[in-house]
Amino acid sequence: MDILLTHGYFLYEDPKELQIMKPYPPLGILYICAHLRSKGLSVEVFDSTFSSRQQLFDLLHQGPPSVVGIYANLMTRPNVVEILRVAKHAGWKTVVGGPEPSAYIDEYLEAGADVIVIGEGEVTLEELVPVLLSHSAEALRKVNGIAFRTSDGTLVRTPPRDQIRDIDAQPWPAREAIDLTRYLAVWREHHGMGSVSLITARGCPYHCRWCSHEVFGKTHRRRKPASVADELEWLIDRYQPEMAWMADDVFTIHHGWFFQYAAELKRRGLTLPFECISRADRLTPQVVDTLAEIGCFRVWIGSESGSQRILDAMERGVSAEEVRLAVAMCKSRGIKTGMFLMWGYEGEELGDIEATIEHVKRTDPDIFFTTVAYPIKGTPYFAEVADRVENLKAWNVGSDREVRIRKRHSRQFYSFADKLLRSEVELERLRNGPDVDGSAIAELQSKVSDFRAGLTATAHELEA
Ligand code: B12
Repeated sequence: MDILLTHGYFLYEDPKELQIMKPYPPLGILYICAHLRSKGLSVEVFDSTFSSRQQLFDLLHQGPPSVVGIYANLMTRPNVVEILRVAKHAGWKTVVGGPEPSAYIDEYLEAGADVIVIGEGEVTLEELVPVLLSHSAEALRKVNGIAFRTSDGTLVRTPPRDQIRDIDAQPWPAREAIDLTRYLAVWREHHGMGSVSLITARGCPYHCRWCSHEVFGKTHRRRKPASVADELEWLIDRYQPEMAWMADDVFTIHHGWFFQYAAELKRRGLTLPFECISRADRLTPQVVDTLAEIGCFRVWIGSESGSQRILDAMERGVSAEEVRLAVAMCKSRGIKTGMFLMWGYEGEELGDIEATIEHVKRTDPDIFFTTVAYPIKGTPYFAEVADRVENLKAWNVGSDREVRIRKRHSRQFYSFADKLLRSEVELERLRNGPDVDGSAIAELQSKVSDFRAGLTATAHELEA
């Protein structure tokens, strides 16, 4: 074997994910696997999702060691660090890639990575693996898109790797390298439907200040509609899924492309139910009609805040009104809506929180998720608050989520905001529902006033 690819995500060790049970395969390393195999390299994937770290460590110890390539994102960092330690100890050459390592080059090298891959991994690994297997230190300098330390400790960062121009020319993810049926089985067991994932594009050109663009920058490359339809058709034939997730950043970003894709699906008679993420400003009546026609049952929309002032500070490029209209359009076409909201972005105050609560009450999505904003290294938001960020854990066991931002409101304040939002929305639903239950309403009203009092009382407490 020339390279073993893996990722540090262990589903059975994640109490939150065990409640959700909606796993998807790591498409990035499957794309890399397909590419490297097409170039004649011998590649294996250790899919950690359903495995234990001990199984992976046993495999690494068993050897024979060659190159191990590990995908890392901000949540998997502690696991990746541990895998690096074991792999180094067992004599492997170690490479890390994905959205996080390029933002923490020194730390990952210190943690045992021999090489960090910056950006897309396919072509870089095609050149890098033979160099690592040949132990030619000098040849490393000729591989673009990497960072490493020389034997005297000098940090070398080679010129950036050009992005793959024609992503249609790339092979589809090597799903056969893992047991995809296990993912479908888990979905079916917990949700009654087996789901597959695919992507139609790479890169997001928008500028939301908190979003990480480490891998694809702000470029955008699309696949041809027919190629995506081919992949979907193949997935249906091969795995008989009941649904799909179009895992793009903004699925309806390009309307011309989207209508062509829909026409292609209709021509082939493909109507697999699916869900996707989009932006409110990329949903028009015609787009939403078409989404419904081709089987979309839920659209997830990043709403983030109901306060236009905060949306503008985020450089979101969307208005709260556009979100309300988009959700209403989806509802009128029978498409469910999910909304993502963020508390605690820079400058957010009580009035903005109240605006968000009003916004969610009025918009009334089927489901919404909230997060307290966390600055991902490499983003403009991180740069803005960097001098006030305090890590709650050591780097190797923490993540960019486990931080405290000095002078921001306290965790308790955001916890009140969250409870207030949820009870206000529930109250609104009860009031507008078919059977008005006076005692339930009174109970909720009392909660609402308690939570609002808590929010006001904690508003002056800023993180020290
Ligand atoms: C799908 C997805 C998910 C799925 C993951 C399912 C899965 N297993 O794929 C779900 C919904 C579960 C998810 C969850 C989260 N996600 Co997410 N997700 C995405 C999304 C939209 C697409 C991923 C994808 O398939 N990309 C397509 C492939 C081709 O790209 P890629 O994975 O980056 O791989 C390329 C390179 O990174 C590189 N590469 C990848 N692996 C390796 C390995 C080696 C060895 C090398 C050399 C190179 C290399 O080469 C690949 C091919 O070119 C991305 C955004 C994006 N567009 O990438 C966010 C993204 C990865 N997610 C992100 C985040 C923050 C999260 C969450 C923390 C969110 C949360 N608040 O809970 C969680 C973390 C979950 C966890 N425990 O790991 C961030 C990560 C930021 C960071 N710096 O780490 C991203 C980048 C979004 C963003 N812009 O902020 N996510």
